[in-house]
Amino acid sequence: MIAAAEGRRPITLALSKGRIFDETLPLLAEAGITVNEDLGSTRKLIISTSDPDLRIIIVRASDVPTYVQYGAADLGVAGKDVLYEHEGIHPAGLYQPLDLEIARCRLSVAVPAGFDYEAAVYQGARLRVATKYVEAAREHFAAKGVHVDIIKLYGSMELAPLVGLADAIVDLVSTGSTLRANHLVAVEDIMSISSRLIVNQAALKTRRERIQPLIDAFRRAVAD
Ligand code: PRT
Ligand code: MG
Repeated sequence: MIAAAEGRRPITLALSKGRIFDETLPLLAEAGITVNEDLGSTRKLIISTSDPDLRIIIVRASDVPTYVQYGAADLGVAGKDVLYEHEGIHPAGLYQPLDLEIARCRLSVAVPAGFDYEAAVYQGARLRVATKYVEAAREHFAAKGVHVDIIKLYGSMELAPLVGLADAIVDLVSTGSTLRANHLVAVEDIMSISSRLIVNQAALKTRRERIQPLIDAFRRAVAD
């Protein structure tokens, strides 16, 4: 019963609302695929496209790898930051054929302007670091031999040093205006980030005739 329903369901692409959706649309358009809904006004979470055999599901950015890993979506688009926190940089069961080079930013360490980060590190101070990116932060400071207490937050990291919750933050930076507005400065880059196409490995085997052309179309769109 389930298998029969599965066999008929369209190829499913998981995207998150916001920059990933917005920056994936032009790549789909280059592949001749348009979306049948205005994401600004619809509350639908399953969106059909001009290709009757391709639908898009809208999920939280950090949930994209989970949907693809379990096969509820065949493909997805996820930031390197999200993949890293999900299960290390190469999560099991996920094939990552392509860097889409969209939603670019960097993962950086930032501190309040005037805080001498280099001196604190040099003196071996124990730093309190607030972040949503616990795995990447832990690995970064361990590799540097810096002792840190990581404080996990789910958002608005920039606030933490301003109210005494942390000495430093690890957060994504693109234009830098969020840091500037909160009198923070980036003192170290941990990694540069872009979004990857991720594919369920089992689906790629069983439905390769449908999925491979999509991967190829994305590859051509990125190359243009
Ligand atoms: O917002 P939500 O909690 O639902 O999830 P999310 O923040 O993970 O999703 P979303 O859509 O905001 O981000 C999706 C992906 O976009 C991330 O996983 C990154 O790979 C990528 N990306 C690229 C960014 C940024 N640039 C970015 N600037 N994600 C977040 N930001 C935030 C950053 O956290 C900081 O608060 O924007 C702020 C800094 O921006 P600037 O321009 O002021 O430097
Ligand atoms: Mg966000």
